[in-house]
Amino acid sequence: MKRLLLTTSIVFALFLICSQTARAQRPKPNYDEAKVPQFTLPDPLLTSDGKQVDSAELWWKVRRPEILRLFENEVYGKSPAAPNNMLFEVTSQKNDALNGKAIRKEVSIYFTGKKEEPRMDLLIYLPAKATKPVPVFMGLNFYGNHTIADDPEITLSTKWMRANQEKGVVNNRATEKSRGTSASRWPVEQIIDRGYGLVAIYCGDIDPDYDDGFQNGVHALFNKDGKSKPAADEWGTIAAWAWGLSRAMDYLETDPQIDHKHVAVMGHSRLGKTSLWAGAQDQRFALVISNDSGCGGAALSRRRFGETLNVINNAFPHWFCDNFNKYIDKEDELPVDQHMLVALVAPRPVYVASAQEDQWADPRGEFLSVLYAEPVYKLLGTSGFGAKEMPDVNQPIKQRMGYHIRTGKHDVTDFDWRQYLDFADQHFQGS
Ligand code: GTR
Repeated sequence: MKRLLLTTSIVFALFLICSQTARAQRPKPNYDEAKVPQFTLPDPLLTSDGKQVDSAELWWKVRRPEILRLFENEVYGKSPAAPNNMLFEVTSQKNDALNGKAIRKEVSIYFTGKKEEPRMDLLIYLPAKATKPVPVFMGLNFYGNHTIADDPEITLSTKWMRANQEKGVVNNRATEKSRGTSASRWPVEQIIDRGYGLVAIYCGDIDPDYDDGFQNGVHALFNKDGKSKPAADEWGTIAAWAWGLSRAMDYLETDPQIDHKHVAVMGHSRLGKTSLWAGAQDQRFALVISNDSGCGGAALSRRRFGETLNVINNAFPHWFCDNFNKYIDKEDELPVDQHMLVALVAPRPVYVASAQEDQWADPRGEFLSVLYAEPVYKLLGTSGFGAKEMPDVNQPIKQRMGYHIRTGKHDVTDFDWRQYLDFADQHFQGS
């Protein structure tokens, strides 16, 4: 008994020491503009062998593929090609959802040609009165499709989810209480009233958001012979989520009710990092939106303001590829920075949003990524961004590139959605 007590106290003491060291090691975030280090950004319009990119041809043939490879190898990791035997199954359809305003359907995507896990479920709302294929917004969510609207007919996800009492998650599973708990982030009616559809997907269908050595989710389907996890330059979780968005796009291309040439991919926070990476790689996404995506998303890594590579790679070791760890506290050695991710979306419309109380995500760093990607947009003959200074709060900029910083905290609000809908109108109507 005594020995048991002694062992327990030693284990507890060790635990305390370890957790305190971990805390002590976690660098204090910088929120002081004066302490942002001097840095030089890699030039999106200079090839690795020093040639100035002065034509669209040189961009498409040389520099763009070069930048894409660098993000694959050093940041997010390379993803596999689309499987050629995917199965799409419509599992429910209701033509008078939302008081008759919307068609609501659910579609399951199987990746192996067989009805086996992992399976990705799409929840789709489309305006019921549409007479032609409709443009849609597509976005991943954090806690299941049943959270985006309080509708008992939406299938309740049975997948693993992160613990969250407010979202009614019990033992890492959704409950009836979870329904509609993220509805404030998804104004489905407003989207339908404006003539758009919405495609929602739970990110955990593609890869559950925890570090399990890539044993679950889609990674396990693609492990190379004899390997049990991706190599240092192969896909992490963000890349897997982005890959899932592209697989959803594969389905949209087959759905005659959807205008697949006008799909806007939108994501918040870690899922905003994901929408940018999806839009950067897959040019079928006609418009790309990053909501408060921060470090590893729209914010410049070299600024080291708020969340840094050190913090993000230690807190979420599964999000990026292993090579990204090389740049912890060595941001200046990165061959890219996040303005080049925005540049990969060019010339397609891109919108980056920040929130004033979301300093962790570095609003100024998010703005600067748009600004420093502008030369690529200009080279490709678009209006670009048109702003040189950060706008005042709640004063959106909407050219080919869009940006706003709104009042409030890290979240997705009606204000954000109004800008996205207006931005989509501006670019999709008549095109
Ligand atoms: C935070 C993380 C951010 C952001 C956020 C989220 O903990 O530090 O990079 O992704 O989570 O996704 O809500």
